[in-house]
Amino acid sequence: MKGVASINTKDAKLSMANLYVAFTALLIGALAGLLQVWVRSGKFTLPAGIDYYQVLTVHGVLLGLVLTTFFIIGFIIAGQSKVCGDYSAGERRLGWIGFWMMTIGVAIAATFVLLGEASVLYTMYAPLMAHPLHYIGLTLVVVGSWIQGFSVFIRHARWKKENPGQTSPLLSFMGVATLVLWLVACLGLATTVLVQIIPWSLNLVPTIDVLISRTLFWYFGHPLVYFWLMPAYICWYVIIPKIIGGKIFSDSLARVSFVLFMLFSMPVGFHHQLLEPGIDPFWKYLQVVLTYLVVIPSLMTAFSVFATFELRGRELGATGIFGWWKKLPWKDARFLAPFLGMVLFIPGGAGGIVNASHQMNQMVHNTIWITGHFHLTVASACAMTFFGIAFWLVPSITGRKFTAKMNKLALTQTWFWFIGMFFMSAAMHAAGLQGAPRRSAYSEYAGNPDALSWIPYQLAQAVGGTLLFIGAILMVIIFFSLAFSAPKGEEEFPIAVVHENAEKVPGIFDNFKVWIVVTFVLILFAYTVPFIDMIQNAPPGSPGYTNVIGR
Ligand code: HAS
Repeated sequence: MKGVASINTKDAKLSMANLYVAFTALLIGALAGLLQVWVRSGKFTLPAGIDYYQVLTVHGVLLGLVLTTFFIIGFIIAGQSKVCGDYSAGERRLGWIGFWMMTIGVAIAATFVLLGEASVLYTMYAPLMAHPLHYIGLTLVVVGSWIQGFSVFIRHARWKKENPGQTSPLLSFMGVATLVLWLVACLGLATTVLVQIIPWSLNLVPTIDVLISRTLFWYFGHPLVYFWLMPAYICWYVIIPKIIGGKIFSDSLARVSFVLFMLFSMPVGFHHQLLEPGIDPFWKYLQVVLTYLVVIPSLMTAFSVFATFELRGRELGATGIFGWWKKLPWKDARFLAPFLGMVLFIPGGAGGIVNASHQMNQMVHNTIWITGHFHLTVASACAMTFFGIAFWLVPSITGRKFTAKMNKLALTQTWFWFIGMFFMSAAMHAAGLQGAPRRSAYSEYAGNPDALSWIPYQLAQAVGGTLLFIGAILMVIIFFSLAFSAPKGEEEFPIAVVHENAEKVPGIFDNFKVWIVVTFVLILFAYTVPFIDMIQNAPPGSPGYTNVIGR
């Protein structure tokens, strides 16, 4: 049988190119993760003098930056091609230029990590210093991602021009919002890397202002987490309703939540720096308040997803408060994987609210609690949703089938990941409350008398991490089988329509210009005075200019 791809085959190639890199990153990154949990159990030492921080850098960079960015862009391109129509040759060319820049950048950055000259973790905190080419490689990744982003912006603008007066397709709007947020967020990263870190690593300047560098990093780092989350929300709002046979609860509500992410995810970076000296408490307090505002779109999403489940359940005849539960397609991996991601996101989000509370942050900051938090968010809610997307996206755009047998394997993969993550992150949260540090090799804290009480949790982490590793290997097998050996055929590209009772979308929620301006106003409001303070109070040469705060 001949395969029928659900989108233009040239667009599919560009999307798939991104996904190949993403899932190769998963394979190597997951292996690094396995080594980490074993080392932290205290029962295993790394062979051949491999450095723990080198492994940690491989893990963070490949899974936190490479897997996510490539997957997200590949998914948005495929989705946009589906809902807006084929990319033009020029738009696609731009996409390929961006893709190759990113891939070459990853190869350069990875080379220096493997050579042991860039063990600076994914946060690149100065004064840890890597080889300049590592930063240059990462810069290429970022600039390449912008260029791929431009092709998405141009395709969206072309749709608007060709369909005057109409509301843009929701998925395309969400894709653009995600990439606008990414672009604006990257301005902070680009500034610290190009203006501070590269000149310093090239020895052109003798010192670096650590506080400014970390502040610019976290200006980027928090929206980075929403850049990971928003594509998962695209799936929860637009794809999941179709998979369960329902409709989108409200197009406007989905757009409002994405606009709120654009507005409030940038001016909140200080909640990663609550324990750092040199930032006035007033501005920390303000950013904590803004952090609570950025929780709202997630609460709206939880409400909307529940409403979608309930509406569909009632359509199928469910009665009572929770009758709809029985009507959900539990045996469909395309649904189960994102659903279990949502389940883990509930404690993950609650943990985020704890982190953001100034006082409670003192207890958990720099402990392995935080690692538990982000494994429930990015590595569960986002990763499991990305896997759920891959199950249908890959066969759908390559003209293959997601067979019943593959679905079974995907269900097994999903349970391995879910159970593994449950044990690993629960143990991380518990150990964190007892003071177990994050980002630390076992040898660094083994002598600490408190470390004895962490041992049971560290063993539980190792068990959970091993299950997760099996889940990752299964995922890589599923991905490459779907791409190369699944039977040819036709697979649905599930895009839901909006419920007939939903309100019409007000024009303001289809207008990026307004929201981009408001975003910049908020950024200036939250950061201008603190930046002036930092520069005035710690000019070059003053004490603390290159002080070490920790990894
Ligand atoms: Fe976070 C640290 C605060 C969300 C990722 N976070 C991190 C780090 C990462 C990360 C990677 O304020 C570590 C960075 C580093 O290396 O140092 N985070 C928050 C808050 C939220 C939050 C308030 N984080 C995320 C998301 C991430 C992520 C999302 C990745 C994707 N985080 C912090 C803070 C720190 C931090 C501090 C710094 C800590 C420190 O001291 O260093 C909120 O956005 C969370 C809101 C989410 C919810 C959950 C809504 C639930 C939904 C699911 C519905 C379920 C359904 C299923 C429908 C309120 C939408 C129903 C089924 C049933 C069975 C009932």
